[in-house]
Amino acid sequence: MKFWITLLVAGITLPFQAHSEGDLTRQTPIVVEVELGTTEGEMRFSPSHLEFETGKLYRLVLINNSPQPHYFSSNGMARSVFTRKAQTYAPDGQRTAEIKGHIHEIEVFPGHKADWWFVPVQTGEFNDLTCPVAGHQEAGMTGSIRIY
Ligand SMILES: [Cu+2]
Repeated sequence: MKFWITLLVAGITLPFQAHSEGDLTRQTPIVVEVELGTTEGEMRFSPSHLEFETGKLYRLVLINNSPQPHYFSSNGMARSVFTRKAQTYAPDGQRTAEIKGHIHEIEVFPGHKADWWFVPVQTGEFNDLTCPVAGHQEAGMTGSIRIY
């Protein structure tokens, strides 16, 4: 009787078990914050150079406290990471969306935040971080990313 109860409990709990240890997207994320623009309206990424290690889960938090919308866009980085999800946050901190699938670039509106959860899978150095809003790249919204 005891044996069958044990089996029954094991059978019920199995689907709720933690993810496989090999699932790199289930690590505790390393949080990296980047400011898009500044409150004074300056056109820059702060910091403008980012480094990520392959095989680690990152939560890249994109913060826009500036008066304009800004993008975070890097083709090199987008090609070199596996995305778990992206999430958006209203100015009051409320989570407003969770997006699954491959992410290419993210636009964040004034006062809003977004985060991008990814695992870098390929090394590379990319000098293509930019904000494609007209005039922003020329005004200084550029940066570089190294994946090692
Ligand atoms: Cu911009």
